[in-house]
Amino acid sequence: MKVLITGITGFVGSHLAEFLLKMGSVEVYGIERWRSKTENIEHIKDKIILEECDIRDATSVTRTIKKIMPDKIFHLAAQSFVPTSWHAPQETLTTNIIGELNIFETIREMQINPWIQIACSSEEYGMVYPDETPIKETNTLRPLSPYGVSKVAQDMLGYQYNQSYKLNVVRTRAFNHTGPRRGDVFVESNFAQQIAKIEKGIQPPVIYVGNLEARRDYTDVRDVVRAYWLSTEKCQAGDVYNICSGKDWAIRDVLEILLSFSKVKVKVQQDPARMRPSDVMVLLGDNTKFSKQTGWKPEIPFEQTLKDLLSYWRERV
Ligand code: A2R
Repeated sequence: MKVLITGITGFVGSHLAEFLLKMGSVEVYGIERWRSKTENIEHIKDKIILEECDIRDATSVTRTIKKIMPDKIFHLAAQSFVPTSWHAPQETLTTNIIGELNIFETIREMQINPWIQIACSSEEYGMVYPDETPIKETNTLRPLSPYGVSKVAQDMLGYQYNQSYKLNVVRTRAFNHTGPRRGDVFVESNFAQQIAKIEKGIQPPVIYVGNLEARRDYTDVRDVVRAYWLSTEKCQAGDVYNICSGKDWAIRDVLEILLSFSKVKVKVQQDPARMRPSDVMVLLGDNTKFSKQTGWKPEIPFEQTLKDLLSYWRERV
């Protein structure tokens, strides 16, 4: 089986590639751009096949898919960072929406029908009222960032291309996920990196934080990529599924758990630059639909995930 991962150089893509390689029966293809940083996949580069492709360029996408002829596509490539979507909304919408459109149009015109998993997001739910949690797939979508809007559009395009052209699209809405290789712009990874720096004496013993009261539903990235695979094996084409643990943590808890793994004494200081213009206070998901359909359950405890994340940063700083 030939599997194409867009976004293979990224955080989730690199873990998915590892997962597929362990399965053994899959040829793993990925795309990279001429300036892509490939450090996340350096350890598996001789086991995967990389093609140069920018998803914003329709010619590039068509050429790549025609060359590979994949049986499954995991579409993870995106401008994935919410704060950047305020600074570069146009880039975010173009990459995320037009990029996906280019893939769908290629598949439609070629009249092939690979399974396509699209990485939608809990950020689509955006403004969630307290009586709406845990959030089901049927919740109203009220995105609070250009990123959230781009993911709603990706999600709806997936629905529409399934309805209109019978493309085998599975829409997954992942809630927060983390683990080794998470970019340091994400809060839990940033905390872990700061702790590792303080331990090595590179940073004074002050941790800079944003909103510690926000609550997020975290799943280990290794559980998430297993869920993505299962979504293409067991889910209904056209349908949408939450991928989440069903347990929420305040960002303050995340910081405290990470600090409990370290001997350093730190001062916690708020940094206004780390506050978002409009923040989602609680994102707690309901994974019943996906669990019933696939039998999936998260297996890695959150404390273990954070321990592995801190070890990752200790090795790197
Ligand atoms: O920046 P690159 O060249 O290393 O590749 C990134 C890729 N990407 C693109 N690939 C082709 N053409 C583009 N125009 C383009 N723009 C971005 O997307 C990288 O491989 C990937 C993003 O990786 P991360 O930022 O680490 O995202 P993460 O956390 O792995 O998220 C995966 C998916 C995304 O759709 C998120 O929006 C969703 O899960 O939550």
